[in-house]
Amino acid sequence: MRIGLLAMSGVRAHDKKLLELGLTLPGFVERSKVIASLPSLGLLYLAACTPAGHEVHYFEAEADGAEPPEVYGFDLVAISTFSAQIFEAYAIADRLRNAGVRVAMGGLHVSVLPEEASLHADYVVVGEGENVWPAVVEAAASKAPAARFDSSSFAPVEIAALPVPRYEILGRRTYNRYTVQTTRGCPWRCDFCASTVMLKAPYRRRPVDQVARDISVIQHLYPNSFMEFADDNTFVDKQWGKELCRSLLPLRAKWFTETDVSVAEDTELLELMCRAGCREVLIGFESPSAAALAGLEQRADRKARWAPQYADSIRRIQSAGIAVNACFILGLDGQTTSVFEEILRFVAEVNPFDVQITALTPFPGTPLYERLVRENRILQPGAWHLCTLFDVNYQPAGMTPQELREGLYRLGEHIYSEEATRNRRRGFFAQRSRETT
Ligand code: B12
Ligand code: SF4
Repeated sequence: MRIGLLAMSGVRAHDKKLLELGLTLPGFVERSKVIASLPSLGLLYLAACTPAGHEVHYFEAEADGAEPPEVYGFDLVAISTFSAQIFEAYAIADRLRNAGVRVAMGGLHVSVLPEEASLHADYVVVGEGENVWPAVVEAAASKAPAARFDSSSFAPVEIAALPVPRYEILGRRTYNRYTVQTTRGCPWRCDFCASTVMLKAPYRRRPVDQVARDISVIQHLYPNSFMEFADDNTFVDKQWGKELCRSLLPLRAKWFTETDVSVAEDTELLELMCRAGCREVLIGFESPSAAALAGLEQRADRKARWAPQYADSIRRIQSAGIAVNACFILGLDGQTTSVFEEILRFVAEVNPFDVQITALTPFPGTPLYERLVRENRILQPGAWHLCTLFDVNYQPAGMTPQELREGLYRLGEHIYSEEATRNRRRGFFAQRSRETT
């Protein structure tokens, strides 16, 4: 059988004013360019789990949501998408099925709303894909009727036995970064979080030698490439994190990852991360002070407890030579319009190398979404295309939707201006050199 793997690629935002502004803001444009091109690691894992005897090819539906014509020449097309591009993905699936091609769909959104997806796909997969995929391929090969496959009904994905994702099928297309996973999931529970938790899979660490193995494969295929760890929260376990860094030392790789702020508590870990090639960590601070963070992390209120150390933590991480991409969410229930000024002051004082500001987004399947539905605060129910992190689709508690939008524009203009970006970069280099001199 000929199998086409189709990733929805590119980034999305629909708010016209924000798009117009974004195009003129250097810091924003730079960051979008870096992240807009990443391959779908989920599909590369499926490729590696495809039973022998089938031909597998990788494609991307470009930023306009159009599928490449070649996909019509396949027996089965597997589509992977998040919420923001789900309608584009459904439209592609409908066209493929009308043309007689079987379609399988999976990923974060489909795992939460399988009934919706089954209106558009023959085979709908809920949860992680590696353990289910051979059964999907078998179903398509035998032209079995439409069905849903739930990962939890199969033997659990064995984290220590994950194959090397088939990076070689990406071919000659160049990517800014290649994705590798070192961990799956996150043990914490933030009420807005729509990452791996949507797959209902537990938090797991991979054997560090296998992570090094995957990176070596990428380096062999695509020399000098930059790695992005497609993790939710890499350094929850500090001892394992140190082992990981030690195993990466000989590879001389350069990498970016997402982690929580507790990484700042361990100087030895920070030093090892830097030596092992960590160039930047993305950290969800969400809001500069504890008041707006109470109850956000539902297991132990971690984000509220960490908040008083936010500024010190950023300085410690950056002094170790690792840039911080500080992420803030606008429109949390505990925030009022004063939060815009508060964030501006915080970043001007502390100088994280990069800053990311997004609007609170009720992704389906999250506790946040359930709560806002109960409180009748979703503006356009079912408008999943607005799940971009930039479009406002709910009634905030401490401001109006328009105040939130205006705040996002204004803060964006300040934060991503050439001057502010330059000042932050200078601040980072000053923090770094203070430590090394
Ligand atoms: C890499 C990445 C991207 C890449 C995606 C490249 C691609 N084409 O896949 C780029 C930069 C393009 C991107 C864009 C966007 N992203 Co993004 N991205 C990530 C990131 C960092 C890692 C994802 C990843 O590789 N995971 C690892 C793989 C192994 O897991 P997986 O994809 O879930 O796949 C497994 C299963 O889901 C399943 N599976 C997946 N697909 C399929 C298909 C089939 C047929 C089957 C059987 C199984 C299956 O099997 C896989 C293996 O178990 C996550 C954050 C994070 N830490 O996870 C955010 C994240 C996924 N992104 C997010 C968002 C919001 C966006 C954007 C909307 C941003 C924007 N404004 O444009 C766009 C939307 C793009 C889209 N396709 O809809 C959200 C999505 C939330 C949601 N539930 O929708 C996340 C979770 C970030 C966050 N914290 O909010 N992103
Ligand atoms: S710390 Fe990050 S990955 Fe973990 S639950 Fe919170 S938002 Fe999600």
